[in-house]
Amino acid sequence: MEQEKILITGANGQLGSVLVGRLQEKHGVHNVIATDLRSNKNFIGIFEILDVLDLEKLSSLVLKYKITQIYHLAAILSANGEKSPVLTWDINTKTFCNILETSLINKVKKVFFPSSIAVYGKDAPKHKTSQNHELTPSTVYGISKVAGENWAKYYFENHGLDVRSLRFPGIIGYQSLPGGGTTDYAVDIYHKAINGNDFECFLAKNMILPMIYMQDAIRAIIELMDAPKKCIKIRTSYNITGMSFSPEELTLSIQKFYPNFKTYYRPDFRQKIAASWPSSVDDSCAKKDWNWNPLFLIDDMTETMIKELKRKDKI
Ligand code: AKB
Repeated sequence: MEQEKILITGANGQLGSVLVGRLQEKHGVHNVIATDLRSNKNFIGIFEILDVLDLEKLSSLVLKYKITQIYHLAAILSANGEKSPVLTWDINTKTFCNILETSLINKVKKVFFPSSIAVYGKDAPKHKTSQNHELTPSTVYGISKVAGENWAKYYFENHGLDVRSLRFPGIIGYQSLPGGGTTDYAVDIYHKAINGNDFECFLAKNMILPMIYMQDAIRAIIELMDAPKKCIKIRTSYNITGMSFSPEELTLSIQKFYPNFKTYYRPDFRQKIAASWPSSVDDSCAKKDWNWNPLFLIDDMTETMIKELKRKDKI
């Protein structure tokens, strides 16, 4: 069987920095090419500086390493995206179109594209939002993800390019600090708790959002990409989720380990973004088509996050 050669964009990001390691384990360190805008002195493996807007550089790397799969994680997230709407649209859509075109020309076998719950708008039902509900996003990030989902479907239907995608909820992991996401309060809160600090939350205490623990998110990507082509029935993007909770519920989970920990609520512009998203999504299509099944619930996640962050602190 042909050795897979993997290229990852956005390899320094929250998801990319963890996915690189998992793909190195799966395919071998020398068969994974990690790329991002800036080098990473701690990185172990093959790393190339890449701005995915640079089509020529992207294509040269795909040719140089004879890439067979691309995981395109480079993007500007929801909260940061609202600070620079046009730039966010440009970066999120032009980079993905570069990935699709380069993959087609160079006969890349599979492409992974992360979409998001941000594709839904405030008119969607809040609970168990259907896979096929109308998409009316209220952020530029969400608009760019809806466009990306349709580009993915277009390249599959018109050119047979095997593009696969997941609509991620908030992703929570211990491996990196919070980024520019609306759900990143759920990462920052753990850092504050283990350092003995109280937490100021930029969302309202009862703002329930769909979330997934990093380990489940990474496994979902691997299982989706490993699934036989005939199982992939949805060529825009699959809903997936692990759990749903509010900042207040997450605080209660943390207080089982840190009884004196407190959260104060100071909703800001991100509350309006969060309020336009579902509280939970229906991921039954992913479960039916390729046996998706989350393993981490809120207390499992809290126990693991606290253990790993304390271990990292000791290093
Ligand atoms: C964000 O908050 O912008 C992302 C997302 C839900 O896609 N984590």
